[in-house]
Formats: sequence, structure tokens, C-alpha cells
Amino acid sequence: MTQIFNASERLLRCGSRTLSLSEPRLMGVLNITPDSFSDGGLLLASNKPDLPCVLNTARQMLAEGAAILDVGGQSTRPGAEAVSVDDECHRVIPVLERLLELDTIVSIDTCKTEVATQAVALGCHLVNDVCGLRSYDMCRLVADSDVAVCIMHMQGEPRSMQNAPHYSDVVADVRLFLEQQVSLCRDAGIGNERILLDPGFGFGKTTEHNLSLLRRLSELEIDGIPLLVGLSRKSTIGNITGRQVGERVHGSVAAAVIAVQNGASIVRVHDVAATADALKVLRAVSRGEQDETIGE
Ligand code: HH2
Repeated sequence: MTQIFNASERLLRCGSRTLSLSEPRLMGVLNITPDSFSDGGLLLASNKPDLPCVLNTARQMLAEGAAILDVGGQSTRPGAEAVSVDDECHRVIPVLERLLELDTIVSIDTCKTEVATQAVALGCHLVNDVCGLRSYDMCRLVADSDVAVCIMHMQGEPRSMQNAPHYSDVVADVRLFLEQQVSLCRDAGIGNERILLDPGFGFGKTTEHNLSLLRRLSELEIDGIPLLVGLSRKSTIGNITGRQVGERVHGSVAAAVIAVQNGASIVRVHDVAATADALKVLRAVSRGEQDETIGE
């Protein structure tokens, strides 16, 4: 088994906070949307964030082991409604203000530089950009601040990305894109200690593409930059198990464990407690194996 829990202290610098990645971390998903594919409508009432409910969910995720809370105000699923900058801000800004009072790392999940700018000004620690820093302004925003950024690969754009996605070799193509974005970051002055890379499961990818990426995840390692993986409850899990969105927890947990075994440092999940338990088992097995090696 590859060394998953290591003594070497790898750190992610994210604004006023630092996250140790010496063991795998969980990012809890909080979608303040009416139409997210799995938790749409749970945290939004009459197009306003249901703050007591958001805070309860956030506190529960932290108690269950999440190290990062990822807040999104627009669904990325194909066919999701377009949301204006103002509407997205009305959804996420009140939530971010409250979450930033908690002892955790707060991430804003957006492609819109205007939304990210307001979030960073509030003190948000991480910009989760599913558009992969393709916007010059988003790149400048990150470069001119001290926040971390998650650069995700997506083929096409959310509305049409699942219409016959095509690659010559999905792993090589995704790697090439991520390498280009890392080099862009280097030119812009964003150090590797502020970057996370994400293959973008389900973003312009078939189930087979997603399985290849998961199987060969270690090939996406670039300059030691940590990998973030989000497969939680996605249609790939549904296609494999035949389960509806609400019933995909077991499949999602299995995918998270495989992702960590294959090199992921952070997993983005809806079901924090279940994933945390599974990673504890993996940790116990992996630690035992390391102890045996040390004892030889
Ligand atoms: N997946 C989703 C949204 N943001 N960010 C990263 N870095 N990686 C992902 O895989 C990822 C992401 C889609 O999941 P979800 O937020 O649950 O759904 P929706 O986009 O419908 O709100």
C-alpha cells in the first residue's frame, strides 16, 4: 500500500490558516442552491439561505471530521439554472460571514471572479474554481491575495459538458491541462503551497473516463501538489450501483477510500461521518503496515 499517512508535514497555505495534509482531509459540501443534484433546496428557503440550518449542518460536518467547508451558490449540473452575480452573492455571502466565525477553513465554490472577490475580502481561505483558473481575473485575484486555490479540470461547460465527452487519453489530457495551469500559477506568482489540483470527476467525463481517472489517479501527481477528489453521490456511483442520489453513500465512501489509496489528499464529500469512519479504518491498516516496515 502506498504511504497514505506520512510524517512529512505537507502544508496547504490558505489565507490566515494553514492546513496540514500529513493525513487525508475531508471537505464538506454545503450547496446554497435550489437545484444541486444531491442537496439542492435543503439549505435555501424562498431563495434565501436558511442560516440556522446551514450552521447546524456545518457544525455537524466539523464534529464528524470535516477540515474544510465548501460553499456553493450555483449548481454545476447539466441543465442547472444560470445565476447572476447578485443572486449568487445573496446566497453565499451571509453563509460565509457566519462560517468564518467557526474554527475551520472556508472555501468558496465559484467560477465568478466577482463572487470570489467578495468572498476573499470577507476572509475566505480557499477559492474552489471548477473552471480551473481559465479566467485571467480569477488568476489575478488569487495571485494578489494569500488564499489557496483548487484548480479543477472540466471539458466544455456545465450546460453541455456531458454531451459526448471525448479524449484521446483522459488521464494524459487532464494531466496536460493541470500542468499548464500550474505553470500559469508559477508565472503569476502563486506558489505550489497554495494550490490543489482536481481531475474534475463528472465534468465532461463518462463513467469510463471517471473510472480511468480514479484507477490512474497517481499519474496526476504534479510537483507534489495535493490532489482533491470529488466523486460523492455523482452519477458514476449511480451508474455502477444502480442507486438513486440519496442512496449512494456506500458507493461514494468506497470511491473516497480508493481515491485516498491512489493519492488524494482531500476528498470532497456530502457524507462526512461515513467517509471519516472508512478513512479511520484505512488509517489503522496503513499505520500497522508502516509499523511493521519500521520493525523489520
Ligand atoms: N463537484 C461539484 C461541485 N464542485 N468542486 C471540485 N473541486 N471538485 C468537484 O468534483 C466538484 C466541485 C458538483 O457537486 P455538487 O456541488 O454536490 O453539485 P452541484 O454542482 O449540483 O451543486
